[in-house]
Amino acid sequence: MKTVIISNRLPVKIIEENNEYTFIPSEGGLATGLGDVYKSGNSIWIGWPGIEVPEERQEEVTQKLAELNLFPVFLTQNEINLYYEGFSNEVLWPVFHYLVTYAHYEQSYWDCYQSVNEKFAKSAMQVLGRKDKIWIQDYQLLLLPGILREKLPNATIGFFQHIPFPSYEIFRLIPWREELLNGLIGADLIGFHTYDDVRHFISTATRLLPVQSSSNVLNSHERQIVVEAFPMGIDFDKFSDLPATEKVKNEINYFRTGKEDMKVILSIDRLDYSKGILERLKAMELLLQHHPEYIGKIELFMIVVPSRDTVPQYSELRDQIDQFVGNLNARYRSMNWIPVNYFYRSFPIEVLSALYSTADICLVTPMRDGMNLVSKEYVASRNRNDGVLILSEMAGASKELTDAVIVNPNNMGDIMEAIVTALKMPLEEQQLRMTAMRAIVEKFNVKHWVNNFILRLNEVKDSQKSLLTKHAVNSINEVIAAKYAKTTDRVLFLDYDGTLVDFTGNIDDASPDDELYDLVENLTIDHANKVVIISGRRHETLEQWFGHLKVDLIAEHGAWQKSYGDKWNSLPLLTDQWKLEIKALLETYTDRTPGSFIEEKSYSLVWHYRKAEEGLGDLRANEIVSHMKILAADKGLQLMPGNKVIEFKNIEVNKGKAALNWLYDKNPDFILALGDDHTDEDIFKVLPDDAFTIKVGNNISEAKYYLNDFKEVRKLLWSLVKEEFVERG
Ligand code: GDG
Repeated sequence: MKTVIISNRLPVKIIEENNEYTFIPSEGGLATGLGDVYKSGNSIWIGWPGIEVPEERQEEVTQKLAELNLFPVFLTQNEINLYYEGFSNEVLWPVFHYLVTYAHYEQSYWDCYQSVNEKFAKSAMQVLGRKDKIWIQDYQLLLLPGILREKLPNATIGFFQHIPFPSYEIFRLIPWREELLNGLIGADLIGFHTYDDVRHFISTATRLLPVQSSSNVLNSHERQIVVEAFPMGIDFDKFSDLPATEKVKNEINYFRTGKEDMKVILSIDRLDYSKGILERLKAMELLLQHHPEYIGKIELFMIVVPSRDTVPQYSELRDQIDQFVGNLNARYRSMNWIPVNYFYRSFPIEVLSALYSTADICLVTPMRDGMNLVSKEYVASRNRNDGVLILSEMAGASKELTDAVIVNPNNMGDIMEAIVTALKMPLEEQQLRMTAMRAIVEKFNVKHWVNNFILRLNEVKDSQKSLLTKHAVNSINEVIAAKYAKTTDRVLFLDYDGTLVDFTGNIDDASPDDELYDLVENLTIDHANKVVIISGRRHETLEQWFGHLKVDLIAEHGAWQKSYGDKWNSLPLLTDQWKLEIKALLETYTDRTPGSFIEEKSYSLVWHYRKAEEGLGDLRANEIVSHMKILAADKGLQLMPGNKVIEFKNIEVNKGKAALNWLYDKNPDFILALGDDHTDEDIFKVLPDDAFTIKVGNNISEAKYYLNDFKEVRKLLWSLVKEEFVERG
């Protein structure tokens, strides 16, 4: 079993000299972190090698890359233009960074994005084994998990997104939103940098797709998908060790000589509108205007690494930066000082290290950033625990590096103040803050990130497997059927809503259909069977729906009971005096929650919110629970949160007690109980060990087994009826 990493780019730099290709493994953070993974055993990294390789030379490149455990996906220039520059960087990048006006929703981009994701899948299939672990990286390959899932239904697939996941209101703007989400949920584990991204993804997926969520787990077609935050780290040791090397020492000498008394502010980014470069310059201008005492005493070293500058928005940004820096320097410079040292180029890592380890302040103010590794690299380089990090609250890193001076990057005054604070910060405070941040960056390094992700991916797969063994289909169904066939005194406790019929928006729409009547009648033909419909519904409703059938009925969770052929009985000594007060209180919530309503039963009150706005209903339900639980307890009531309902009822009434009561002086040799919500758990808990208890929906339950939905319930029950026919026949 090997691990297969798939990303847009392979971790190599390609040099073409004298018609000869040479591949140099890259030293980027991701490549370092994943180094142990893809270089071990027969593991492999799949991706685009970074240049267009003519067809006749593709075999040669494939062979050379194989020596480095790499496998190429060859892309044409047209594909790079449409899939990478187009869809990835002109649709997904701006939208995911909340700059929706920069997005170009071109159909040709989307078409190519799909076909290139297919192409990646095709390449992957050439090297993937059935049991391999697959780890897909980033937003260029959102469709790939879904495509691979179709080809390899049991594969272990992890996905990590390096950029933010926007809130639902932003994501929904994308014309191909469902397709993208469906691609993503092909994975078993979906990772983001922060918990905010996780929340956004879960709320988006549950609003746009027919999937349910329970905390950070999504359920889709019998598969559980875990969504979790894995804040990516850096190679701490590398950045901490570099300043002591000869090369870096020389660079430091070169850079700092003559600047001994100068306070140096450092900023490093790729050219991108999400990085807040112009706003940072404006804050610098503000500082020089409002604090002229710093003129000649501070210098900003601003490195902007060239990126995507063939795209008009990027070249415009570059021009704006050029202009701003030129203007600012021209206005404030003196013969031997300029405020902004601006470099539009990249530097060797040794130069970066020299800057990181000697700059007094590192100014990181992106408008949005998935994580931002520059901030962590600065911290790791500060071996003397001094220096101040100013960090945007919009960068994922701000969730971990809480000892930085945190700023809102849109507030230029705030950034200016932060620079002043940093310039004045006493050494002891710098050290306190930096020590705390270094401990975090050291512990949560890139290896930790990789290990955590892989560990969790294994766990998710294991728990999917153990869940599968509880799924009451196939082998389990056979066990139930075998016992059914051998027994002669059976009872079947069947919940109604969500168990025998689907859960609907309108409670009155859920009346039984012909197939259900047929099924129940078939079950009751056999004299060995007692069918007990046990529901929270009003007894009048159950009477109307099932009164004519040969079944026993338990309504309102046990407050009312009726044996076949008998009259309805209610539990003795029950009072409903409490209803007036509770109802008046519940009405105040109904008045504030459009779509919610109160259902009154003989001995209970139910606040329904299945038609209320998604999220608002849950919020109100939580309010009701926290505001009314003491009052409910004082009145001897049980407050039960259920599936989009909250029910208040007499504490003596519950389905478990009702089931036990029903079983009193009976001794069946086969018990089956099926139910889908909280209230059914009371039945599962009280039944004897040899009973078959089955939860509908695969979340945590006291039941032994689970089925996915009412369709699977009906299938199971039909199989029992048919078993009977076969036996008799
Ligand atoms: C994406 C997400 C997320 C920069 N200049 C030079 C140079 N660098 C290196 C830095 C750092 C990396 O580039 C930049 O990483 P960031 O995290 O800051 O930003 P993105 O490239 O946008 O990365 C981001 C990241 O993915 C990881 O998940 O944090 O939010 O946008 O490592 O050191 N390296 C060299 N010379 C330079 O001039 N050698």
